[in-house]
Amino acid sequence: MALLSFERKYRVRGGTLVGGDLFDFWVGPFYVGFFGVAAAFFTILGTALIIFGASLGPTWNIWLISINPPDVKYGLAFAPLAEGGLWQVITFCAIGAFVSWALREVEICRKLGMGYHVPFAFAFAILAYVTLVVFRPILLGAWGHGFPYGIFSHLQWVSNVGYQYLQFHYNPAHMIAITFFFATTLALSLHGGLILSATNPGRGEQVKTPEHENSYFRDTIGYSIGTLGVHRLGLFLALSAVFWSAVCIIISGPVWTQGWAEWWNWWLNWSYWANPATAPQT
Ligand code: UQ2
Repeated sequence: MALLSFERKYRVRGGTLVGGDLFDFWVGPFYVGFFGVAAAFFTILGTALIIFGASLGPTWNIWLISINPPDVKYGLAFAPLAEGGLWQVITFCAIGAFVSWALREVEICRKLGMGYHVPFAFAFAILAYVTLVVFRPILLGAWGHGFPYGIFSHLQWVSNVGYQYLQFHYNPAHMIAITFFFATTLALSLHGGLILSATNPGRGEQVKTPEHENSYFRDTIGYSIGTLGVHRLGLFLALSAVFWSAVCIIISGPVWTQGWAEWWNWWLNWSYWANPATAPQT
């Protein structure tokens, strides 16, 4: 099917959440919708404010530009624009743009009669960002606990926050998150490798089917999760990685303020080995 006639089949009316038919149109290849307009508005405004913030700063070096959150002395109040207020407005624009983009995805899913898996997955990424710049700062009582918007400066923030808890590797939620990140790369490398091996059999050879893919894994490990199952697994692993990352940072400060290694003292303080007098007699 020619691309234009093919597209006509999918450029269907309806499925909008807001605005009815008003914004139900395309610009070139892009669906617009109310949330396309909203996403463009927040993106352009937020980007302009970042450039304005950079113009106030000491450098145009792309690595060193940083839009910093307010000092913690401002608590959860509005700060003057040049003292973190820009960061606050930019954060609002960023969340506005991300949520608008997610809702535009929802409208496209509805239009096409598809499931909501893509916006659902994107919502986890938004949740991770909002956890860092809204939920945790609110729980700690100051916007100053958000991270700065700069290439080097946000890395510096991550390093400093890590040292505040001595290091993060004993944070149990961090352990779970890392395990999911690694499992995600394992699953995608298995899946990517399997798909390429089946679809690139070599010149003159026939492309292989899912029966071959199943057989490959049954022969190697005695189990195949299946072509649909591997994608369910991949989504689960990736979303779990993001979810536990959000848990690991939200508990750092609001729930636990010491070094993370000390958290494990609950184990030493638990049961009879904490008090040898109560140990079972042999
Ligand atoms: C599979 C299958 C696919 C796949 C992959 C598997 C035909 C095309 C990669 C194998 C995956 C398994 C056994 C799960 C591994 C578990 C973890 C946690 C990494 O069976 O079906 O479809 O791509």
